[in-house]
Amino acid sequence: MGSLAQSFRAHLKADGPVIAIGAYDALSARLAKIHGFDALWASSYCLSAAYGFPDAGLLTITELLTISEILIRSTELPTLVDCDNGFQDLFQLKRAVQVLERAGVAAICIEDAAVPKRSSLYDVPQRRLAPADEFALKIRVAKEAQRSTDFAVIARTEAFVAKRGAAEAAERVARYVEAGADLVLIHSVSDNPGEVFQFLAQARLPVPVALVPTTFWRSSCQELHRSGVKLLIYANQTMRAAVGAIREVLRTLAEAGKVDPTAGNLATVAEINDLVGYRELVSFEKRYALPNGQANHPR
Ligand code: SPV
Ligand code: MG
Repeated sequence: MGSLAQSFRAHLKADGPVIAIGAYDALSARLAKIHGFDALWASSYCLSAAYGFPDAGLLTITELLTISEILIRSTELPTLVDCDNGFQDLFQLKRAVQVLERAGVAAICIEDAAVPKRSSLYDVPQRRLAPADEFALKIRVAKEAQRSTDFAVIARTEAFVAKRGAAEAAERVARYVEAGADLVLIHSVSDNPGEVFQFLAQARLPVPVALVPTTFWRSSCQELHRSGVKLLIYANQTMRAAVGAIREVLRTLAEAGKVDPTAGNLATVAEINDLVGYRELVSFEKRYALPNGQANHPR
């Protein structure tokens, strides 16, 4: 069996869009797999939120590694890890690539926003970008740190988020591709990213393009793919769906004093059991049962 990085590359070569789903635990990851999606996005926004932090570069490499291992182990799906602005120090970035690649991560994404990291979804008045040459160096360091040629580095530009316009976006992306980026992510948090589509129509990019359609959700995957986008990252919808559903059930419990499992969108207990592999535990016990058929639980 090939590596997950190879399988991500094969998806990129196939026809049609590649869809990565933001996953922040084993359950969200498994659901993404069951619904047939191609890849997982270990979103800094969602992972920080799962730890109770704002998306501000607060997670350590070890925390990123732990959740990446959980996502990979529970799905065997290519996992793309959001490494924010690629840390503050180039040597830290090198170490992150080494440990994440060893854990089976298929790709990392780093963005050209200036340190300190502040989520692109936050209302920050004056966004600053890292100088293009400094960021290109980060891409080079990441590429030189990887061991297999299949591991991919996604260079994300925040040029549109920082309102720098298409010319700067084009210049930056060209530098990053030259530095070795395998894909470019053109980020936008506008609800009408006409300028991004115009950019895609004009730019002839030599590497696949990724978008995160959180705010411009009206365009379908197929439409976005027709506009020249290969990788679509649905970064945070799973977590927002979960929070919305939890809020509803707890509101009902607080009001009615009970939870009707047949009302609302409550998953059944059996469904959760399936998601965590309970059947495997049962068949394991059968296989190692005592001659009288009872489960063998050595004391
Ligand atoms: C993330 O999911 O953490 C991302 C995408 O980086 S966004 O939050 O839209 O910037
Ligand atoms: Mg992020």
